[in-house]
Amino acid sequence: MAKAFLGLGSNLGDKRANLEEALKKLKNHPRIEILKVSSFYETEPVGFIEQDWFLNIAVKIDTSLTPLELLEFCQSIERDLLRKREIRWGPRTIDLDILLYENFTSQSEKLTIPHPRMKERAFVLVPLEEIEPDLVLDGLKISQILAKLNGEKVKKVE
Ligand code: A4P
Ligand code: MG
Repeated sequence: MAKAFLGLGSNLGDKRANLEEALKKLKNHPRIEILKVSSFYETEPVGFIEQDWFLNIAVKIDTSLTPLELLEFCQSIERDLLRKREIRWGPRTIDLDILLYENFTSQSEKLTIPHPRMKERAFVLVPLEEIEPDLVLDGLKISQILAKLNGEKVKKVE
């Protein structure tokens, strides 16, 4: 079994329902156990900014799927939730990214782990820190990485 962290985001339709549906699909997979789910965070869009705010969460899982099998399952959830892919970084009903998978690293276009942009993104790091406060990335704690970012807005939904 391997521990992995996923980042989930939605900014189209009923965002909370989309995230909950994706969580349900993860939970129902026989080879995935959900260990922790962060709070929901309303986050300012990064990249393509003429779009609605996102709702983001981070999830910690235990899984016997390989990294590629996990990616394929995440993509099947995106397809099931009828994600539209017109604009890169644009609106989507659901986006599931593999952030980390044990100490596994991969640099291919199909699968890059750790996720190449996670350390620049408060919408990834803030929920991740909530569920794994002692996590260290390239020698830095998440709080230290966050302190160096520009402060895109990330608000916990109470
Ligand atoms: N891929 C490679 N590595 C991974 C990985 N670790 N996890 C490949 C998941 N997928 C990975 O992804 C494109 C390709 O990445 C896939 O074919 C897969 O094989 P995609 O999800 O189809 O496309 P995308 O998400 O539009 O592009 P990209 O580059 O993945 O975007 P990001 O970096 O995921 O950013 N702002 C806020 N506030 N909150 C957000 O959640 N999300 C994005 C998307 C932009 N701005 C955001 C948010
Ligand atoms: Mg993505």
